[in-house]
Amino acid sequence: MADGAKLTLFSALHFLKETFDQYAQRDENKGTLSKKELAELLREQGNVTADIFVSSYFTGMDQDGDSRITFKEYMDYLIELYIGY
Ligand SMILES: [Ca+2]
Repeated sequence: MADGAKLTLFSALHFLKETFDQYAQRDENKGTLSKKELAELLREQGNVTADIFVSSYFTGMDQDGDSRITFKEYMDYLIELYIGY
């Protein structure tokens, strides 16, 4: 982080985008997450392992039903989850 340990608004957003990109780049479609990539992200970054939860996240995220998750779809869903708590 540029300014030591201090977490800023933009470093937090940068972290979210970096994490998304890291997984989105694993197959040929580098800008979006497949279900497999989302499963890996959830398992490694979110401790979500059960297939039923992965499927539920994927369906909840995929607003346009094209079986790929954009960064916007991903963030919209995370925000919904966060506000829901
Ligand atoms: Ca989609």
